[in-house]
Amino acid sequence: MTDLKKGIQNHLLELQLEIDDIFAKGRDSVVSEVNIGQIYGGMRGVVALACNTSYVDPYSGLYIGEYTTDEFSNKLPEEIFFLLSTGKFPDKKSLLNFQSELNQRAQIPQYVWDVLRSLPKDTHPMTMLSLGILSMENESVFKKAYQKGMKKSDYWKYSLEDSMNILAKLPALAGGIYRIRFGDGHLIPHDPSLDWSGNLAHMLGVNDDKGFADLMRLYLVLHCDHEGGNVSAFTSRVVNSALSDLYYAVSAGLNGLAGPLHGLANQECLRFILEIHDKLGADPDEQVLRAYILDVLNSGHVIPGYGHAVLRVTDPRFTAFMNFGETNCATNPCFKIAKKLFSIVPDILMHYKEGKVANPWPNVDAMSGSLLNHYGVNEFDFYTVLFGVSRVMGFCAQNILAQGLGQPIIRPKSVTNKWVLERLRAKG
Ligand code: AMX
Repeated sequence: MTDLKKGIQNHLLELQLEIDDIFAKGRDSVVSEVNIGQIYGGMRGVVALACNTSYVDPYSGLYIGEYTTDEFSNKLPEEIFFLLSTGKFPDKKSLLNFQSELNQRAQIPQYVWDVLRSLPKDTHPMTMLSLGILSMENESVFKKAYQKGMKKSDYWKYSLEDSMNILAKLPALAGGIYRIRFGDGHLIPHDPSLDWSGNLAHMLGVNDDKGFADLMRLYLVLHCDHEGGNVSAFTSRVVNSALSDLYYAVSAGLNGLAGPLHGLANQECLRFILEIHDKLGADPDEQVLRAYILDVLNSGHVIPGYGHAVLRVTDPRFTAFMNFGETNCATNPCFKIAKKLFSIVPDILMHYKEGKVANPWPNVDAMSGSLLNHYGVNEFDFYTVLFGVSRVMGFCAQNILAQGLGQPIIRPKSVTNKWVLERLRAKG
C-alpha cells in the first residue's frame, strides 16, 4: 500500500472517530436554521455540509487541514494533495513515491487528442479540459470495480486510483490544450525529471524562466480547494455522491468552475487592468484612477477581483500572489496597476451603496492575471484551465474522503411557491 493510501486510511479512521463523537454528543443538535430568503437566495449561509479538506474563515482565509495559507503557500502541489486527503504533509520519501506514481501515469491516450483536435478551433479551453477528462471515463477503475461488485468500504480506494490517473495527466492535458488552442498544435512531451507543476510550466511551452515555473507552483497550490459549498466543489461532490465515477465528477465540477461568477472571473480581472492601462496609461494618477473606478461602479458594473461570498478580509491568497509579484515582477505595468487598485478600491467599495458591499477587499483573482501576463500567458480564456488543474486536487480529495466515510447520495428537499405560501398562512 502506498504511503498516500495509508495516510488516507488513517485520516479516515480519525475522521470517523470524530464523527462518532459528534453523533454521540448531539446528532440532533441544530446548527443552522433556513429562512425563506435563503431558500430563494442560493442557500447562502446555510450550514448543510461537512468538508474536512479545507475551511474558509471569513477573517483569516483558507485553511488546508490545520494550516493557514501562509503556512502552506510555499509547498509543492503534490504535498498539498497529500495534505488535502490525509490531513498531513508527506515526508520526503512519501512525496518522492507519490511523484513517481504520478510520472508513471502521465501518458494521455491518443484518442483524447483526437477528440480535442476535432473540436471547432474557437472552442473554449475549459470545454476542452472538461471534455478531455470526460473522454477518458472508460478508463475508470472505480467503474470497473463497481461492475464487479466491490464492497462499499473499498469505494474510496478505487476513487483514489482514478484520482491519481486524472491528476497525473492534468499537466499534459492542460499543456496540450494550450498548444492546440493557442499554439502551433505541436505537443511538448512530459519530462519525468520535473515535478507536477514544473511539467505544466514545461508543457505549456510559453516561458523557460524559472520564475514562471515558480508561479505555476504557487498558482496550483493557491487554487487547490475552497471548502465544500462553492459551485464547482459542490457540483463535483453531488455528481460523485450518485457514484458516478471521478471522471464524471471532475468534469462536472470543471463545468461549474467555467462560469463567470466563479472560476471564469479571473480572466475579467486582467481584462480590467489592461483596459485601465490602455485608457489611463501605465502609471495612472491616483485621483484619475479613483474617478475611473467610480465611473465603472456608477455605470452598474462590479470591480472584478473585489468582494467575496465568504471572506471579509483581503484574501491571503491575493497577498501570497502580491508578495510573489514584488519579488519577481515589481516593475511590470499590470502588476503596478493591480497594486494601485489595491490601495484605492477597498476604500471606495466600503462607502459604495451605503456599505452594501459585504467585502470590499480583493480576492485571489485580483492579482493572478497580472503575474501570468508578466510571463507571457496572455490568452485570458486559458486562465480558468490553470485554476481548474489546481482545483481538481480538491474535487478528488473531497470525494475520496466522502466515500471513505460512507456518505450517502446528496438530495436536499425543494419546495414550490405554493408550499411556502401555505406554510406562511399556517403560521398566521
Ligand atoms: N464591485 C461592485 N459591487 C460589488 C462588488 C464589487 N466588486 N462586490 C459586491 N458588490 C455588490 C453586489 O453586486 C451587490 O449589489 P446588489 O445587491 O445591488 O446586487 C452588493 O454589493 C452585495 O453583494 P455581496 O453580498 O457583497 O457579494 P455576493 O456575496 O453577493 O457576491 C461576488 C460575491 C464575488 C460574486 C461579488 O463580490 C462580485 O461580483 N465581485 C466581483 C467579481 C469577482 O471578483 N468574482 C471572483 C469571485 C471569486 C471566485 O470564485 N473566483
